[in-house]
Amino acid sequence: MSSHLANIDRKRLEQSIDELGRIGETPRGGLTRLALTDEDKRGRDLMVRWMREAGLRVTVDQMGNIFGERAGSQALPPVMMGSHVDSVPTGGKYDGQLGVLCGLETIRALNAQKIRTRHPVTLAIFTSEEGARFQPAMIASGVMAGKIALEDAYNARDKDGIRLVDELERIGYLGSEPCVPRPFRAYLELHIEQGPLLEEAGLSVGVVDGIVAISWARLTIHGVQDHAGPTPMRIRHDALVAAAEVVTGARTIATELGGDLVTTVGNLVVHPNIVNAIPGKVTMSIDMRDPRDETLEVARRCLDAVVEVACEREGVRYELEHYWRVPYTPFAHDVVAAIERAANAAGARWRHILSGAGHDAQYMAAIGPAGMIFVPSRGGRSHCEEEFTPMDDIEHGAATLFLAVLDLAGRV
Ligand code: HGY
Ligand code: MN
Ligand code: MN
Repeated sequence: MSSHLANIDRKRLEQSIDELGRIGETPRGGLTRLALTDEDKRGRDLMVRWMREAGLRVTVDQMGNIFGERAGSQALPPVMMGSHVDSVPTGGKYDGQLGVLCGLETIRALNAQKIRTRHPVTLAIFTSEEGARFQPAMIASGVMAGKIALEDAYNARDKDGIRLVDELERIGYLGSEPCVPRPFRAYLELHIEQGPLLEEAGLSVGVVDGIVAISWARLTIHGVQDHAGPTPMRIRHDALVAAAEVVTGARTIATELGGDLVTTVGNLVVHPNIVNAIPGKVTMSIDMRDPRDETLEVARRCLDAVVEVACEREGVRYELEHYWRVPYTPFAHDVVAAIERAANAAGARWRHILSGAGHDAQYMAAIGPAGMIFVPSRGGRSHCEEEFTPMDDIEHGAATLFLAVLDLAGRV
């Protein structure tokens, strides 16, 4: 084992992963801990307790973002480590959670070795990163980066019409600290790759160069609800038939534009959604991503055309709203270089890599120097109960994070 791996207490880290992962655990060993639910509150409360036990000064801001600060020898902008503890439904226990717990392990290891740093070191937990309950994704780091208005975030509603701000208050995490850009020396986020590349190459660390551009759209199609029996085919206006054409059309956009473009229809709601009624209304989501902003703009225009043709053909009305867009986000060269040095010092086998998933680091990069450290996902799987990362790789990732923090915060 390389000496630098000794910085990390593998057993302690593994126990923390298991204990936090039990809050919202699904019967198949995955995780359902949606933002601002009672499970999210229990996970937050456990993290706050651990942060306080590690001697951090804990504050909560207007979006429920939690910050634990470890003082530096000088009052300088902190080196910040962060991620999220909310999950998607039937997700995994590594997405987000691993970055927060490897950050906590870094703090615990600094304490154990009585290391003082020049810059303070802060651990951040961002609210509702997944966008699974309240949209869009990364909403709280988006507010902090000044890209999403606080009021808009507060008024985001879940599928039951419950407002984000009311849930923040209900679980006791409606903080008073302003949710505004705060200076930091660097922002570091350790995260699972959620793709197959590191595992295929037998590597344990990814030095992330940037994150793809992301576009989310919502489509509402208004058909004519009618009886499935007596209504002749020639007079039907079936919202689901038009929607089905859009689903396959979204796939065709990706295959025809090619490259690294990905398109996904993940959410589709049919009304009235019964056997013997022609669907009168369908709402659906369209997620599109590409490393190149200009390709994503072309894909958006292709989607507009696909929707128009499909609805024209079926004689139905529609509203198509492109409501969320994040640009391709490159990470700061000096932070990427520090992560490279740390991965080498940790004895990790690593490569440069691009993130196909969005992260809070994407918004943090808009307000300061940011970077990410990836660890492999078994089978490339994520946002599913099969999500898993071996402890050997986690240990290399955590050691890389620890050493990158030391590099950037400066050891006294
Ligand atoms: O959507 C994403 O890429 C992230 O998982 N929120
Ligand atoms: Mn995540
Ligand atoms: Mn995720």
